[in-house]
Amino acid sequence: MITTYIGLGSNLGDSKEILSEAVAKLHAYGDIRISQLYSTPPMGPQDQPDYLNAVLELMTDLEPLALLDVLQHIENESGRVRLRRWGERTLDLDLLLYDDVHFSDERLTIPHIGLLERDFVLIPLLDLNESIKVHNQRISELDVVKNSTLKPIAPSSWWVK
Ligand code: A4P
Ligand code: MG
Repeated sequence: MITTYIGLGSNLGDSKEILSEAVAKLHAYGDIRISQLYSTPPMGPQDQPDYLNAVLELMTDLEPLALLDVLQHIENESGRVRLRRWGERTLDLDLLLYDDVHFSDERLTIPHIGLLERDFVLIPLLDLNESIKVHNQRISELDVVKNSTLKPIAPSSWWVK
């Protein structure tokens, strides 16, 4: 069984409902744990709504590209709308980490390329695994984490309804 981490984001439509449905679908592929829920200011164009962000841990046997297929299928099923680069979207599912695998081809790069710069991914990841390392670096020691002001808007238990 492989430990994988998936970033969830939404800032269009009924984001809480969209994220909850995505979590339920991912649960079909293995055991899950979910971070707290965060409301985060947008990275990229500023004339877009705040995002809801969370990170999900999935224990799975799926190969990396098969897992990416699953994520993209769930994005499409949510009626995914994506208007511009770094712009508003109904659902974004990013494969952040796949065990300690490093991999890159035209469809998939793991660890996810923006991971170390984005507090809206790193802070929820720490909820799930305080000692996690990426590129041999403890993420709890990164400046972007130490300087982050992100606060959760709902506890992990919010997901269990
Ligand atoms: N791809 C390569 N590696 C991966 C991976 N590890 N996981 C490829 C998922 N996909 C991966 O993805 C474009 C392509 O990346 C896919 O076809 C896949 O094969 P996409 O989801 O269509 O577009 P994108 O990369 O998400 O678009 P973009 O515009 O680069 O957005 P980002 O980098 O994902 O950022 N602000 C806040 N506060 N919170 C957010 O969640 N998200 C974004 C989107 C912008 N600002 C944000 C947030
Ligand atoms: Mg994406």
